[in-house]
Amino acid sequence: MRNPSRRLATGLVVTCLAAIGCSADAPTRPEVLSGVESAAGELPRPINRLPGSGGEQKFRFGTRDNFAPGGATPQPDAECQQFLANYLMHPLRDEDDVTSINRTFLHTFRNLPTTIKGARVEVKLRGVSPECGNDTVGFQLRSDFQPGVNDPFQWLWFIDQFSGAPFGESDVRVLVYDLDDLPDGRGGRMSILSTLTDGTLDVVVDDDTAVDYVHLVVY
Ligand SMILES: [Ca+2]
Ligand SMILES: [Ca+2]
Ligand SMILES: [Ca+2]
Repeated sequence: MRNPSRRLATGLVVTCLAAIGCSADAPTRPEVLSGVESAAGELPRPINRLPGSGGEQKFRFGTRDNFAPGGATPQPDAECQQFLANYLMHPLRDEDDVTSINRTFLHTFRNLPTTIKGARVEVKLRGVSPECGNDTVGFQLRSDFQPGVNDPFQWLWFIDQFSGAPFGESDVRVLVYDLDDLPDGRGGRMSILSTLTDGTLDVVVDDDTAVDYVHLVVY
């Protein structure tokens, strides 16, 4: 199966590939869209109900304060820090930073349970410059990433394509990603649940998009 992130000529991928002297394929619009959009300040409508009523664990980065000034600094693990320094060379973007351009939000959720049946990530995003139209959300830096050989993230996708609508400056999206049911770029679906067995999940947002919060539910 072709990795979807290779199809994405995003700021992130383009930056990575430019750094390694390659070019990205032209993006294609997925046939199945699973993003959920809601107005600012509203709770999102989940796209997939969680099975059962118990056993859920929640991991939170940031506060649902609709980008109110002041926020947390993401905590990428050592591998992510190295990737950021070596390939993206962008400063880290803090929670609720709605004024900076060309910054990468990169956070690693840690100490996840090792027997996961499902996982869902909810993010609230706001474009902070006209250059946000090619921005992406991705998950799970590859531990075996080699420039020119494979893609840096297990899954990465344009914000506008995932949400099914253009994404421009000041636009707000609340998106929910079911990590067991993600578009694969060819009209099908794919899972990255197996990559969570090490107890961590990396979340990347790049590079002109503010992050209000990233909340992870596993069960
Ligand atoms: Ca805040
Ligand atoms: Ca961008
Ligand atoms: Ca916030």
